[in-house]
Amino acid sequence: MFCFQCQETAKGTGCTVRGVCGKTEDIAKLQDLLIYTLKGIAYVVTKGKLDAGKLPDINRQMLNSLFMTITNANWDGMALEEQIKKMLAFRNELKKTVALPDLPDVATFEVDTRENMLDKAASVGILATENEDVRSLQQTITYGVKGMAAYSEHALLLGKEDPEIYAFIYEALAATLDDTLSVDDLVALTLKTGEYGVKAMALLDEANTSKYGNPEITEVNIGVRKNPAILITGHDLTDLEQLLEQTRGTGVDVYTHSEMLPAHYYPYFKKYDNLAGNYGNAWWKQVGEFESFHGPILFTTNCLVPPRSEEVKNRIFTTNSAGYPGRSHIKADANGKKDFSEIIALAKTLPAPDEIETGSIVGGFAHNQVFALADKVVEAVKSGAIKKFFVMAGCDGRMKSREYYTEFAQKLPQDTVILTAGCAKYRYNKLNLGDIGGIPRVLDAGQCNDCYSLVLIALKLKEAFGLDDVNQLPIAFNIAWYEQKAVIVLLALLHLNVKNIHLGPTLPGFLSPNVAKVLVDTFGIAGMGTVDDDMKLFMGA
Ligand code: FS2
Ligand code: SF4
Repeated sequence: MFCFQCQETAKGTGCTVRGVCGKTEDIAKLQDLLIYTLKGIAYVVTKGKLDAGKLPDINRQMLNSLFMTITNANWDGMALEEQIKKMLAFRNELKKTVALPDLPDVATFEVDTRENMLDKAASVGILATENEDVRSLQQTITYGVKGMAAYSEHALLLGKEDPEIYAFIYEALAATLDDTLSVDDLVALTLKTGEYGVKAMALLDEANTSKYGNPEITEVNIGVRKNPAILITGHDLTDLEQLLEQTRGTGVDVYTHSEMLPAHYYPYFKKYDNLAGNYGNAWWKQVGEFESFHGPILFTTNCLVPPRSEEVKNRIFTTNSAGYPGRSHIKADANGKKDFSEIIALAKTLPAPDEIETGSIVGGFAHNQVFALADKVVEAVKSGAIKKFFVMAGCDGRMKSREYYTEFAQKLPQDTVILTAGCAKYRYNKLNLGDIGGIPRVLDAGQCNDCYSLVLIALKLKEAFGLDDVNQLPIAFNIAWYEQKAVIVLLALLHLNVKNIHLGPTLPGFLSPNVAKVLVDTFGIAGMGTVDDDMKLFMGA
């Protein structure tokens, strides 16, 4: 196997025996083959000049397939095998609709058993591309497309889609097969991936806010009640809605975990008195936190860490792109409805969660809420009460070096404000960093996709100060990344010409030295230094 798609990749260069995440060789190979299968579909769609907007079933399954290969989403070999077969059948049906001469292997190969899938995967993985820079750019584009697919799938589940995004996904995947493209062409396509990343995040923002209202300042309980409960994690808000509806009046509470925390900020969910609070922290702490939670856990997406005990494993349920071998996977019916009764029945037999924290945290600072405070914020900047904003969005992870972000937040001067989104926030959202004239010093916009809100906030400030360029604002970007949704967020920021982003705790292993140099030279991308050095750099001391 070879996989280097996430920040925790072995030695910063690639997992070759077993993933640091726990991914086995077979799962890695099935994921590689699923991606190759999708490229076959992309080849037929682009070469056959098919209208992507007219392929609803394939588009939906394309998004789901890409999401299944994102870090910590799907650990179920049977599910991956079925998905490969499903996508091959789609590819073969599509081929019947167009006359394409000289089809390459990607559009003709067939596999029908686990054994020949694994054989085939050995020759189509990442290392099949020999040129290191081409491979680096092909993978950067592929990972960006995975992130874009994840956000597009959430939007689709809320009834919002954009055929242009589908067309781009096919274009980008097909381009990774084209060995006539130069490094310059691939750099341009990488930035175009960022352009479509912005569209996907805007679409999801529209989907979420049109259904659930605009996030507003909200205090979220982090303690527990005495009722049995279900923990819901991942990013999908439609699943939360359905779970809350089905648990209402049953005596079973629902708690959010990790990236589901921002659901509390939406007005729509406030009517559910069975939505009890947020339990625990970022994804990687689930190993201990799930033990003390006691109730069932519903994974709506990544990040699923293989549990260390059978007892916890038997409380895990998955839906959408998430999967775990031997555990129930809840599917939607033709109308998108899911039946969570099995989870609710199990919850009733289990004890209430142990309390691991008490008190509350405040969030809900997405674009609409911050715009409502814009006068106050602009005034605070003009008066010098706020000297600088720090965008510290992105992902959290296991590496000890991520303690940097807690220390950095603690050492930031009192006249600075942190803008955050994504699970990165758990490194500092319980530190009580105070406020500046009523404006909290940590403004949480929401999930990782809500980095879109941070972009809108920056653009609003640019307008308020009459500047031509967002890079002239007193905003620094000190971002943490982990998986492929962070890749699309980064590419989106680069497309918007945001300069001097610091990316940590390590630069992506999939960037070759030459590609990394392009990013450094063109965009001023930098890695993480020491807290003190970076603080001096950012504060211009
Ligand atoms: Fe965190 Fe994991 Fe949000 Fe990522 S919970 S690293 O999926 O997409 O961020
Ligand atoms: Fe390694 Fe990350 Fe790939 Fe897992 S997802 S195998 S940790 S690079």
